[in-house]
Amino acid sequence: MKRVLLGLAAAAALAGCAQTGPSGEGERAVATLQPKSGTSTQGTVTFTQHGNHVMVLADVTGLPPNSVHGFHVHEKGDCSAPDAMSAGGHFNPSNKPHGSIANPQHHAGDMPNLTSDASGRARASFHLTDITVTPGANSVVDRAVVVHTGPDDYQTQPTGNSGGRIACGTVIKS
Ligand SMILES: [Cu+2]
Ligand SMILES: [Zn+2]
Repeated sequence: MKRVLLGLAAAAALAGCAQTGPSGEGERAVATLQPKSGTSTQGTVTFTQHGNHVMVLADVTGLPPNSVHGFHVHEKGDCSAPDAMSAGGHFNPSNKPHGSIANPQHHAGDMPNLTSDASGRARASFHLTDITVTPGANSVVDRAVVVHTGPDDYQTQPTGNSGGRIACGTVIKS
């Protein structure tokens, strides 16, 4: 009998990551990136809550081949401007300096650069610890995801100096 109960507990623990529960486990939000600044860059970015971190999956097309691009969550979920400047600055609820996610000092919205392949497609997956999909001060919902024309140097304040904004999408709870 004891063995049966342990088996059930293990199965419940394994299933937890794929289910939406009271803790917000598995809750999801999606940004559909639209071309900006005259480009044809577009894509999808999915945020999924897993315990105290968020898994990010990005699939972006229409980039120049073999190129590196700054990639951030910006403060305002407004991609209406043709140059996406309506999205404001990097999402920074804790008032930190801009930086790499490998460094403790970075904006909550800072993400690793995207690197495109020979066909101009970039796919990435990573996790973030300073944002949530669940409601709260650090929630990514109703913010914007922005792709930039050049690489983020992870140093220049407060932007990383990655240049213009070539795609933008509002993050919507799904
Ligand atoms: Cu940005
Ligand atoms: Zn930043």
